[in-house]
Amino acid sequence: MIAKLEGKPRADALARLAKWRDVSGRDAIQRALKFKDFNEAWGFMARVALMAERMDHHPEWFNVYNRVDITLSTHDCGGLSEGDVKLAEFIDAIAP
Ligand code: H2B
Repeated sequence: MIAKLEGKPRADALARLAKWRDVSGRDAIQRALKFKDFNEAWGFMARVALMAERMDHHPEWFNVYNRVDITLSTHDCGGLSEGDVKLAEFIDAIAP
């Protein structure tokens, strides 16, 4: 079972993820990204998808042309886990 991120480790992690917002009504974080065009958005999504497979930790996301909205949460624990933080940090590292 995956542990839910709580207390100080959670507060510290969220403080580092300044570009992510809490989702209202559920324990999840969200970031909206904008790219030059669809080609760049899809290239980014491909990189995130490969990392998600490697981590066995997958995003919820929505793409229209050059926009990608990403929600991260861990279904196995019904909230935020270390996996969400790791994936968010990877996304921040490769985002434009
Ligand atoms: N991704 C996310 N975001 N949360 C999960 O709980 C999760 C996942 N569980 N990817 C994994 C896959 C699980 O369903 C498989 C069976 O390992």
